[in-house]
Amino acid sequence: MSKNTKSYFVTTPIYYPDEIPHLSAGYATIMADCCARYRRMVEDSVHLITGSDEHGQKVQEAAKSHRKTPQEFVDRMVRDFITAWKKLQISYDDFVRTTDDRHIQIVENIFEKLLEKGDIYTGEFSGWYCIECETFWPESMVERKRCPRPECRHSVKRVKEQGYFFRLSKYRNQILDYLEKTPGFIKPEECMKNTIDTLRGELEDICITRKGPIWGIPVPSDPDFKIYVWLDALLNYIAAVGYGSDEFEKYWPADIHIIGRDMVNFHTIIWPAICFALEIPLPGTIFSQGWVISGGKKISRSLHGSTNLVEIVDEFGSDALRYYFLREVSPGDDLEFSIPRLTSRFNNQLANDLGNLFRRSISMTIKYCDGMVPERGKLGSRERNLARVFKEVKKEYKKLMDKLEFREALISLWDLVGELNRYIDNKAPWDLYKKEDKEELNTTLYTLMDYLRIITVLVMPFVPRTAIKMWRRLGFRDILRKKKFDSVNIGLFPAGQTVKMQSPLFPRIETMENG
Ligand code: ME8
Repeated sequence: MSKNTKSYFVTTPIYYPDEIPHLSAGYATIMADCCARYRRMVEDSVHLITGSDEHGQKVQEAAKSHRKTPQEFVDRMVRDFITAWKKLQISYDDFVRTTDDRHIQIVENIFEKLLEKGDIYTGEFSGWYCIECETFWPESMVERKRCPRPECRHSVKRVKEQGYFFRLSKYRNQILDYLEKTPGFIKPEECMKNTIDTLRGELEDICITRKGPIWGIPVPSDPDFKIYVWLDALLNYIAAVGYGSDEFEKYWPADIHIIGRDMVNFHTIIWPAICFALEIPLPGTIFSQGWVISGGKKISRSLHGSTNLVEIVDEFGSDALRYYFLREVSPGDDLEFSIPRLTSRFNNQLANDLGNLFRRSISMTIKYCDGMVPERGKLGSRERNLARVFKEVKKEYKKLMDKLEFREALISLWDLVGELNRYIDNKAPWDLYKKEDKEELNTTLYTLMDYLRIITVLVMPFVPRTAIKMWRRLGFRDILRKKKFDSVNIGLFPAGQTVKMQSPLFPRIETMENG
């Protein structure tokens, strides 16, 4: 299939719906959405999926404690995730549930296929199991009956059970070879190094079933066994895009899987091995974001330090949270969540820098031209300077967005915002009006509107809700989300279009300190 008929395909992790969505679920999903929204500007077609990982003992126990069947429980919890994504303006194209028939059928087919191929075999697992992480741990890794993952440390259960194993070890050399030949497959770079180190050690086959009354997909030919979380969850990426059908090639391979740090080995070792076993291409990039931490500790469902995502969005607004997550740190770095930092970023950069630029420009256009954007006259040195800054910002923005360097792309865009605020101060349109220098005044107002149009398009992946308001207030009626990066050029604002002033775009967040 030629490149331009293939959709650019972005995925988020699929979340365990055993608790309401917490802040860190928002982090990966916002990143993936920002990436997808930007990609829609540069690609013909983009496909963003998210979803829920509904099977497993953890979900089963949570359902029991709520006195619900697992299915009733997940049906209820998934609604909370969908609400959260709507509130956060996540522009997903598909929501995958691992309890969907389309998913279950593909998992069953793949299990039987790999069994037939000899990549799955029966054996006995003897070691430990952590319900919190839904992970088997070998004897050698567990001390004092605690989960060896530093972020978890929950008590583990001894298990000795018959099971089905996936021949992971068979693919060790093939994966290692692939990683060594494919720089950029795992980002950030340090995760690539860690994976290569792990692969250079010993790689054991993995148990991929649980026995007994566990909430999961039964092995079709041996229903006492349930297919274990990873062989179930990882397959969501291909089941969602019609693995085995003609549609599949339109999407696969995924261009980018965005995941959390603890998912790296599953996605960089187990997932490539499954893809090799299925003889399908590997995804383009596995991108691991950093941890969201609070008071130095990882925020997590399992550590019960969770922070309710929807409550934060309701209190501060989706754009405030999105902007903060995308602007605060580079995506691979840990992010210390802090309401004062969120507030100060919002008030200083959105309300002051961008909000004031927008308000001043529109109010002058209304005051001096009845809101009708004038024809521009001759361009002077200040306009030429702006054009130089813009050319550089546009180039940088694209380069950085292509690499998911969201923070740096925003910093670059804010160079243009700052330059425009200085442009207003230097050109002093109020003096031009007094002096009746109509041509210079018109050029200034046109220039401001023209750059605001450009900024609205470029800021949309970050703060989509407000960007739509900006677009409407600039008088545009077409759909902002469909704007292409190529249209981001100067001189394209339709003169004569009427702009409007309404309530502030970014009403300042009042806090105890600043209120
Ligand atoms: O792990 N900061 O689901 P999950 C950043 N179902 N990311 C974090 C985080 C934090 N404080 N806490 C968790 C699962 N995450 C599986 C995924 S994908 C095929 C299956 C990340 O709901 C975590 O690393 O426990 C994972 O990528 C995602 O949130 C979902 O976590």
